[in-house]
This record gives sequence, C-alpha cells and structure tokens, in this order.
Amino acid sequence: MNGVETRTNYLNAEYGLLSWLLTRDHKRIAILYLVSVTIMFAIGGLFAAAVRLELLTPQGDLLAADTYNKMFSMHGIIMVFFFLLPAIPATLGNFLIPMMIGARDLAFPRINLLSWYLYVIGALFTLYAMVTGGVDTGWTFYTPFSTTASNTNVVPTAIGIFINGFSGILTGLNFIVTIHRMRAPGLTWFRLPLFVWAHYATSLIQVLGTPVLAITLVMVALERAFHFGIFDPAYGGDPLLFQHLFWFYSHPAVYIMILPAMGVISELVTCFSRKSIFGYSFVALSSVAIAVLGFLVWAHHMFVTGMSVYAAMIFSFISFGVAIPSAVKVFNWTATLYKGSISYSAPMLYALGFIGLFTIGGLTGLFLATLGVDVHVTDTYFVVAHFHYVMVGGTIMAYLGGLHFWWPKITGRLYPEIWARISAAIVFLGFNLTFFPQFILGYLGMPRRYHVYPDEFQVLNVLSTAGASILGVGYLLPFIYLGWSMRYGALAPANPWGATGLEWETPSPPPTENFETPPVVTRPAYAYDLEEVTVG
Ligand code: HEM
Ligand SMILES: [Cu+2]
Repeated sequence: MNGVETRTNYLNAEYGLLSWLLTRDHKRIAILYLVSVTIMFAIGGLFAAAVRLELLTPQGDLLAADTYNKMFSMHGIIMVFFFLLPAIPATLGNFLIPMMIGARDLAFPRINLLSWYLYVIGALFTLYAMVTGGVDTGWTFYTPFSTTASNTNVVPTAIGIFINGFSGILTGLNFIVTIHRMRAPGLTWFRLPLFVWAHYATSLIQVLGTPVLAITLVMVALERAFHFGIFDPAYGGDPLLFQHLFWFYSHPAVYIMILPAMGVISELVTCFSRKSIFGYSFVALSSVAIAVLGFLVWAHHMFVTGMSVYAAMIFSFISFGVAIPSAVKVFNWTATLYKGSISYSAPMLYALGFIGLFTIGGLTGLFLATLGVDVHVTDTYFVVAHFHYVMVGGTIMAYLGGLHFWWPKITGRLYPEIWARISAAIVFLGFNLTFFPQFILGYLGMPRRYHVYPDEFQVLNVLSTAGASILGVGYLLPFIYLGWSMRYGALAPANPWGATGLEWETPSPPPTENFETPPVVTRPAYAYDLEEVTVG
C-alpha cells in the first residue's frame, strides 16, 4: 500500500522549481503545458465573459465600441493560438505519445523543452500587447484593416503568435520523428493507438501549414512598418492575398484543433464500450485524409470576396469532400458503441457529448460550404455558432474527457466520479444554451462582431449569455475537484479503467523512464475482445 506512494516516479524523482524548468522529461513538460494552457484558457474566458455581458442588452452600454472590438479579438486570439491549438497535443500528446509507443521519451527532449519556452515567450508577448492597449482586428487579422486602418498593437501581437508558431512546428516535428523511429518492437503502424495516428496527422499539418501563417504575419508587420505594397492596393498590393494565405493555414489549422480531439474520442469510445474500434484502419487513415484534404478548401472562407463563381463552386465541392473522412469517424464510433457494454463514466459522458456536438458542428459546416447558404449567413452568428460547436463542443469536450481519463495516470490519484459526471452534464447543457441560439440569431441575420443590435434579437442573446454563465460553472468545477484530488484523491492503480494500451502497463504515476523493462507488443490495439478470452 505505502509502496505505491514511496516508489519514485516522475513527480517525486526530483524537487525544486529548477528541476521543472530545466526538465527534459516529456511528462513534466506536459504538466508545464497543462498549467500554461489552463492559465490562457482562464484569461480567454474572461474576455468571453466581457463580450457576452455586453451582448446581454441591445445597447452598447457596458463597453465602448472600440473596447468591445478588442475584447472579442483578444478572446479569439488567446483561445485559438494559445489554447485550442496546443491544448491536446502539448499536454495529453506530450504525456502519452512516448508511453503509448513504449518509448522512454520523445526523440528530441531538449527541443521539447524549447517548444514550451517558445510557447511561454509567445504568450507573454501577446499578453503584453494586450495590457498595453490590446488589438482590435479579430483573430483573423484581415487586411487592409490590420495593415493600414487599425492603430492598435497589431505588430507585438503578431510577434507573439509568430514565436508561438515555432513552438507548434517543433512539437510536430518531434512527434513525427518519435512516431517513426521509437516504436516498441512489434508495434507496427496498424497496431498504433488511434490517438497516435491522430497526432501524426496533426503534426503533418503543424509542420507544413504553420510556416505559412508565420510568413504571413511577418508580411503584415512589414506592411505596417514599411508599406512594401504586399497587401495595400495603394502601393500595388492585394488585400485578398492576405485572406488566401491566412486561410491556407487556418483551415488546416482547425484540424490541428479537432484531430487530436478525435484521437481522444477513439480511445474513450472503445474503452468504455469494451469493444475494439469498428473499422480501425479507416479511422486511422481518415486522420491522414483529413490532414491532406484540409489544405484544398481554404477559399470556402472567401466566397463573398468576389472570386469567380466557378472557383467558388469548386471550393464548395471540395469542402463537401473533406467532410467525408470526419463522417467516417462518427460512423465508426457509433458502430463501436452499437452492442457495446457501455459504461457511462465521466470521460465517456464527455465522449458522447463530443459526438453529438461535433456532428452538429460538422453538418452546419456543410451548410456553410453550400454557396447559396453561405452568402446568406457569412459573417453572421451562424458562423460563430458553427465554429464554437466544433471548437468548444468538439475540442474542449474531448480535452476534458481525455484529461479525466488519463488523470489517474498523470497524477496517480482518482478524481471524484460523481462531481465529474455532474460537471459533464452542466458543461453539456450550458454549452447548448450558449451556442444553439446563435444559429437562430445568425439565420435571422444578426451580424458577428457588432456590440449594438436591434431589440428583436435580445431574447436569444439573453439565453446565450445565461448559457455562458452555466458553462462557466461547468468549467470551474473540474478546476476545483481535480485540484482537490491531487491531494486527497484515492491512490490510482496502474490501470483503473481496465483499458488496453501500453501507457496502462506502467505504474500511476509513471516512473521517470516510463517502463521498467522496455515493452514488446504482440497484439493489435484495442484487443478488448481478446482480453476477455485470456482473462475468462
Ligand atoms: C472539423 C472541425 C471544424 C472546425 C474546427 C471549424 C472551424 C471553423 C471556424 C473557426 C470558422 C470561422 C472562421 C472565421 O472566424 O471567420 C469556420 C467557418 C467555416 N467552416 Fe468550419 N470548421 C470545421 C469543420 C467544417 C466542415 C467539415 C466544413 C465543411 C465541410 C466547414 C465549413 C466552413 C465554412 C464554409 C466556413 C466559412 C463560413 C463563412 O465565413 O461564411 N467547417 N469553421
Ligand atoms: Cu475552413
């Protein structure tokens, strides 16, 4: 009993702040990220609260117009670049990928630590830009507003995002090399956990796409400082070029946010239905298909910018294509649940919530990809509702589900199941009350990014703000009880869920070197059916 507590693990192997700040252990770096992205999530959440409070009434009574612009911009920038993009890969991915493939660490442990420092420096730059005046361009930095009209801190914010971009590129490179080179004997590609496949595909986008964003931001900065005439027509530039470059990165980037989430959901769905995942290789390869196809559809964000109708039709058509691999996943999860012996533990509640919300988010993406519909709802709350369904209803649900699932492994403590289930229910209800009315608002024509609106939209906005308060409570509860469990939670066994996967074969929390003896893999992933044969 006491043995569990006194055994050396990555948490108690070394003491002191420096042992954390200079660590090369992927597990400790994952914790550093966990703390940092949580802080950023809280800051981004405060900006969201300001926006939602302003929208409680039709008048612009809480915030002045330009303050409101800064609030939603800083909300979007922090949430997208400093929370959604790194949340799952940098915390769960960092912690789990080496363990899931039976390795001691990532291929480049020092580069992993450097990635965290780049994240922190990028975040500090951006926060500095925010406290010294903020930025009002929205997270999309559209030109010519960002290059010529805005007199806010565009350049320092862009520098912060630029630096953070290198954090993502290096993490992606690290994952790719690790997954190629460091798999345990017997761990063939088609025995890899789907979480690893999803991160492999995500890493491809990070490495191939992020440099485009980085260069684009440099061009915005140069244009502001020197009027090179890249985007400014007055000097021979093209403001639409910015949107092409931005969305060439940012459409694939939405998959940097959702693919790791899908990886988490695959793990949860098989574990809590005690069945091997339906169509494993389709789920695995659909991640790669999404990563590749995601680079071909950027112009569906630009249907109303005056491109030719033929170009628009082609981009519309390809956008439908990119929905197919996502639909394959949803279909395969559902088929896995079918006749499964389902347990409704908190992580599974989050997974089921994900499937429902992501389906709504994805299907409304098809509405938007439909030319005629998009022209009607572009830049309305319909778009806001769509991407919140995928990014908040998808990514954050999966992140919370995964955090609960692997919490015993990470901390060596169990969390209180009842509280976790209550919170999952509150998050689900609060989420739908916040964002569903926004579909209707958008359909009725309420534009996004306005702080004053006609009276007839108030009821739906009040519902949305009320929902946001409930959602806030739902997010606050896990902070409290997960924090509590680190000290008072029951000690976790190595494999509290009876799950398959190498990470469950090592003690909770894992020793510094992950495995006492390097594992050898002899089975496919998710051999839940085989498990029963051997046990029974
Ligand atoms: C899978 C995860 C997805 C995420 C994370 C996501 C995210 C987003 C975001 C952030 C925006 C708004 C960009 C802005 O600020 O203007 C957006 C808009 C859009 N999304 Fe998605 N999306 C996803 C899936 C899809 C799918 C599957 C489709 C279509 C097949 C789609 C089609 C669109 C279109 C056409 C727009 C542009 C709407 C407009 O501005 O008029 N999305 N999405
Ligand atoms: Cu897109």
